[in-house]
Amino acid sequence: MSTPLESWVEESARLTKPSKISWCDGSQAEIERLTDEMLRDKTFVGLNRKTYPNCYLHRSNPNDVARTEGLTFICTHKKEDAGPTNNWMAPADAKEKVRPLFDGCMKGRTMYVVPYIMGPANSPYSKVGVEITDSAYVVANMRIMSRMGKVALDRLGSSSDFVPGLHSVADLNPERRFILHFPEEKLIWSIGSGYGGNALLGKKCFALRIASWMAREQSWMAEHMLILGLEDPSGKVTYMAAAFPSACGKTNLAMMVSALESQGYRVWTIGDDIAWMHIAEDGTLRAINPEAGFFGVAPGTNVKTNPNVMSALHHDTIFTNVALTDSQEPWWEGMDSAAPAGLTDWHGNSYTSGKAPAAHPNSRYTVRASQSASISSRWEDPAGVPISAFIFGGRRARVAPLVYESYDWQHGVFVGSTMASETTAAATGAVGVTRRDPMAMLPFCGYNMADYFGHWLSMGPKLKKAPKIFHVNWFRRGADGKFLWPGYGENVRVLKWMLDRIEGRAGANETAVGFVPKPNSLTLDGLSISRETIDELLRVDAGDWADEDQAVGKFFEKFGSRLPAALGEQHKALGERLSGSSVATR
Ligand code: GTP
Ligand code: SPV
Ligand code: MN
Repeated sequence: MSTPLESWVEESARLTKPSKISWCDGSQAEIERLTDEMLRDKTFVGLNRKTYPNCYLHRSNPNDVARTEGLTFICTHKKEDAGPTNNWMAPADAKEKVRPLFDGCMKGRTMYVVPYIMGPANSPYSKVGVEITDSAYVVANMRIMSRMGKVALDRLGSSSDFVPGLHSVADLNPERRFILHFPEEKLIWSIGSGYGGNALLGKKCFALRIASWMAREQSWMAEHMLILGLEDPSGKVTYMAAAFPSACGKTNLAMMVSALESQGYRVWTIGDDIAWMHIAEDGTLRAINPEAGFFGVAPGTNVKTNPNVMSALHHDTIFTNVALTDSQEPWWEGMDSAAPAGLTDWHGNSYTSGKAPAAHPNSRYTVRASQSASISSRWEDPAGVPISAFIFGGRRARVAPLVYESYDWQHGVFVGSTMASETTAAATGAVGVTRRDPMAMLPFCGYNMADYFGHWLSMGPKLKKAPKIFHVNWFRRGADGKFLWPGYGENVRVLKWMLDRIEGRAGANETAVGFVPKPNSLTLDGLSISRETIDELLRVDAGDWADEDQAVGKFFEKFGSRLPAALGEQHKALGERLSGSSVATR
C-alpha cells in the first residue's frame, strides 16, 4: 500500500514524465551535490570564497523577476468565495486549462520531491507541505526558507495531512504561467515561473493563501506580518506583529538595530514576512513564524539601514538578480554611495552608470533566519510568542501620519481594512501607484476579502485582551519630495511610543482618524529633527482625509452586501468625525 504522499508523487510523475525522481532529505551531502550541478549548468555563479563562502548568485529569466498577481488565481467552486479582489477560475476549468501544460513538462529533467514543515518542527501550530518541482534553485531556496527534508517526512509519516504543491518552471513563458490555488482541496499548482512567491510554494501560496482559508475555518490567523520583540530597560519583551505590503519595510523593522539601545530598548526578530497566530488556552494570541529564512529585498540594504542582515549575508546565502563586482561580490543600489568600477549588471552584462539599475529593483537574498544577530531566543518557541500589538502600515507620500492608534478593536480592523500603499517592484506592473491593500493581504488572501474582514472582527472578542492596533507610515514626504522621517533604526522611537501606550504612559491627541502622539510623548533625544517636521509628520490633513474617506467608500462598494455591517458603520463614523458633526471626544 502506498501512502497518500507516494500516490500523489506517482500521479504527478505520470503527468509530468520526469526522467528521474529525487526525494529530498535536506542533508548537507544533498545540497552540495545540487550546488555542484547548478554551478556546472550556470544556474549558480559562485561568489568570492573568502568574503562570501558558500554564497551563490542566480540570474533569473528577465521575464521572471517578481510575483505576477495577474496570473495568480483562487479556484473555488463559487466565484463569490474568491471575492472581488482575487482572480478566479472554477476548479474544473482551471485544471482543464493547465493540466495540458504540465503534461510531459519534466521530460528529460529531474523531479524533486520536497517535503517541508512551515513552523518549528516541534510546534503544534506547524503544518506540513510537499512541493514537487523541477527546479534545483527552488530546492536550494526551500532548504533555507523552511524545515525541509527528513524532518518533514518524519512529522508527516503516512498521514494525508499535507498541502501538495505541484511546480514546474516549464518554458518560463508568461503566456503559459499560472499560479493556481484550490483552497477547498488545499492544493497548489504553479507553472511557468521560477521566482520567489510564484515558485517557493511554502511561502505565499501555502503560508498565506491556503493557510488564510484554513485559519478562517479553524479560528486562527495567517497574516502577511513580521513578528518582533521589543525589549525594555527592565529586560521585559513585548511582542508586536506588523503588516506592511511587499517591499514596504517588514524585514527592516523586524531586524533593526535600535537607535535607543543605550536607553535599554532593543528589537529581537521572530519573523520578517508571515505570522501564524492562534488563540491559546490562556486567551492570549500566540504567533509563530512559519518560515525558517528571509527572502529579503536587496536594494536599499546597507550597513546603516540593516547591519544585522548585512553581516548575515556573508556566508551561506543565495542572491537573486543582484549585480556582481569584479571581485565576485554581490552589489546593489543603496549598498554604498557609488557603483564600483567593473560592475556586471543583473543580466550578466557589463554595467554602464546612468542607465538601468545594476541590480534588479526586486533583487533578493535568501538567508537562514538563525544567521541574524537579532534573532530572538524564542523564535522557534513551539508555543509561539504572545502578541500585544498589531501595526498596519503603508507607503504613503501624503495622508497617513507617522503613527496613530485606533480607538478599539473594531476601529482597528477598519484601519487595517482601509490600508493603502504605493505599489513596489515586488510584483510586476506599475510602481508607485496608490492602491487599497487591506492588512497587506490584497495579493495573498485566499478567499473573499469581505469574509476575511468578518473573520478579523470576530477574533478580537475571542481574546482575553485584544492587541492594540496602530497604523504607521515611514514614507511621508515633505514639500521637497524627501522622506520626512529617517526610518530604519529610528523607527524604534515609534515602537517605544506604542509600548508606552500599551502600558498607559504616553500622551496622545485625539483626531478624527485616531490617537496621534503628543509631540513631547515621542522619545526624540539624539535625533536632529525640527519641531516643524514632527508636526508635519503627525498632521491629519482635513482635505487629504476627505479624499481618503471617498476612496474608502468606493473600495467598500466592491463587496456589496457581503461587507460586514460594522465596517460600514466605522466608515460612516469616520465621515462624521471628519465633517465635524460629531465632537472629537468619545
Ligand atoms: P517583502 O519581502 O516584499 O514582503 O518586503 P518587506 O516589507 O520586508 O520590505 P523591506 O524591509 O525589505 O523594505 C523594502 C524597501 O524599503 C527597501 O529598499 C528598504 O531599504 C526600504 N525601507 C525599509 N524600511 C524603511 C524605512 O523605515 N524608511 C525608508 N525610507 N525606507 C525603508
Ligand atoms: C512579497 O512580495 O511580499 C515577498 C516576496 O515577500 S515573494 O516571496 O516573491 O512573494
Ligand atoms: Mn512579503
